[in-house]
Amino acid sequence: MKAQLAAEQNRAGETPGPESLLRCYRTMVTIRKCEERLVRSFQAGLIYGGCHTYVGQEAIAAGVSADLRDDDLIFGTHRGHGHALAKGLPPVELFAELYGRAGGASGGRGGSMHLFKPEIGLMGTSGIVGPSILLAAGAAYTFKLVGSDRVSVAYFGDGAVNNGAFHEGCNMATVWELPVLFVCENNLYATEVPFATVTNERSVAKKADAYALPRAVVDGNDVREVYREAGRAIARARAGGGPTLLECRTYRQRSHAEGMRETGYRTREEIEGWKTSDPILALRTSLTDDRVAAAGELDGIDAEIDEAVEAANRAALASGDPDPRTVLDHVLGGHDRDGHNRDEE
Ligand SMILES: Cc1ncc(C[n+]2csc(CCOP(=O)(O)OP(=O)(O)O)c2C)c(N)n1
Repeated sequence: MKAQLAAEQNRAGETPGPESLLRCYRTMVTIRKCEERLVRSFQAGLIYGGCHTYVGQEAIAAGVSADLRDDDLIFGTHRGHGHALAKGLPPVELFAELYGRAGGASGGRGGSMHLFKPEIGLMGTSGIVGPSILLAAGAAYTFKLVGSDRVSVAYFGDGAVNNGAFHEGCNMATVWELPVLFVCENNLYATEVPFATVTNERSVAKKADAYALPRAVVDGNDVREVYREAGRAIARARAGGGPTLLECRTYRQRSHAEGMRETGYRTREEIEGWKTSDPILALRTSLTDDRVAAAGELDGIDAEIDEAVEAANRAALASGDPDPRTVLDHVLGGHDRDGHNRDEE
């Protein structure tokens, strides 16, 4: 099975085979179940800070991460739980971080929008809209300077596209032929502002043309398309072929952040319409139609993941708070809580 998976992974840029599709399915279901669990935890008052869920967008992170190695870097957004999980963050470290526990990805100090784990290439989710683009370009510049075949990825929403960072990043990446993939998750709204009301050019991909940046547009709810185009872009970047912009058209099924309204700026009919092309539902249907897996087998995977996610949640809730004596760790470089510079000792 491992050999088959490796062979499939070597065919970067092609349609995913059965093993890869099932792996994507597992990733997507894990993200969805973690988000559903976090929604309940938010409602129970267990989460400190904001909680922007990735429900409806799971195919993007799953498809993009499929061809990434641990030493490739990703820079996520405020809606970054899916980015982190798809890159390999264990659910327990996600939950513990949002519950402010020491076992969280960032020691319980950062919360949802500061999930870091450099060992697996997770260079942070971010509360600021836009900088992922420049950080990823900067990382890619490093890779280029040292002659590495590593690749970096920036996730960002349509809300970042009128930000200067987007235009600077596109320009710099093409001029220097950087090994970076810009993944725009165009879910049509930035908080409650429709993309269509803030630009006269509604295609994000077309904006790349101004910089001669190679680009592709995919149905972001179809993991096969995301996998194929992201795989193609990543393989090209790794081989020295430079950057790509991937516009993934998708939809956020829940409110901008938990506790906010779902409608008012969009209709209930629109939300329900998009739910019929839910990425997990679509993949499930194609897996059974193409006889890759029987419905019962997929139900078994769902149940297994459900159990694992609930166990991770219990472990996170049972874990300890950060030690108050470490409050200044990572705050003042090299200084302990008494203000002493450890580097001098
Ligand atoms: C530089 C900056 N400006 C404004 C905000 C406030 N803000 C937080 S989320 C958000 C909308 C982001 O929309 P988009 O980038 O499309 O991502 P989505 O929430 O749709 O995933 C805004 C404006 C911010 N965090 N950073």
